Amino acid sequence: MRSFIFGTDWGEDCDDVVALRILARKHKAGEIKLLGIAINTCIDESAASLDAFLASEGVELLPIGIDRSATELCKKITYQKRLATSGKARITNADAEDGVNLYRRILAEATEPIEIIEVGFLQVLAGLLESEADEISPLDGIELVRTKVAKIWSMAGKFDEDGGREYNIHKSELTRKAADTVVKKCPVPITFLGFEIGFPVITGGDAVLKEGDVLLDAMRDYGNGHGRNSWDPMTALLAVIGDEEKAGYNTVHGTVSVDIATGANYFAKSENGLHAYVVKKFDDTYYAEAINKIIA
Ligand SMILES: [Ca+2]
Repeated sequence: MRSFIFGTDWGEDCDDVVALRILARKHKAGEIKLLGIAINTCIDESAASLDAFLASEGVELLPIGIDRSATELCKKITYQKRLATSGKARITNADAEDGVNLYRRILAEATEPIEIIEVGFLQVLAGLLESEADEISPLDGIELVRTKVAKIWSMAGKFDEDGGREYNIHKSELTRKAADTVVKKCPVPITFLGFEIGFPVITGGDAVLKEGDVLLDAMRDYGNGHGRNSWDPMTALLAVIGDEEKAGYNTVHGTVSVDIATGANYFAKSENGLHAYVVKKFDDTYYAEAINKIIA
């Protein structure tokens, strides 16, 4: 069975919650194994709200990591409050591991290749790549990733124009540097799902989800009770399917670069590039229906 670590800027948008429902349901169904989750934003309710959502999905207590320094990356308190005070949370931030440690530990312990899904900012992955050998593993971050990670699926970038700007990359100096580090240092393939792919695909909301559904409450808390753009759930479903072609996409291969000053991303096409971005083969309803079928 394929195993995943999920990275999320939990709280910055509600499409992360839609993505996590897909992963939680596939994990519960035994189709994938979710080994852990790394949160790359930090407010007091971060770990508790994420765990409460997993608990309400019927998922066992999973290893959760957090970047405790990322307090500048999420100022929004929307669904986190409701979930953290729902009485379902089994942990708080204090119980969560450091995000980079979580990655290092899970990768060090892995006996099978692991895939990473990242639908938020890239500083924890950058921290992993820049990590040194320690008591967890004699391998530095780049070697750990090279030997243990099969592939990374990332919601980041904008690829329908040269020099496009997308939030997960351009938000701040920290996120721009992190994205630059990841695209330069990551030794394994990364498939990017860009802003332009998820923007026109609307999923979830009250046309799809029943009253009383925690996901609908979270979407309403965020202000998207009638559905939300599908950047993160499309990335999660693409990763779960595990094959761009089968998931309904063509791929363009090459190398991503990031302008640290502006947060713009660029793409140099090449057959052997470690990076790829996806392009839709079908119309938007194809992807929306595939997601709604899973989350409803
Ligand atoms: Ca996100």
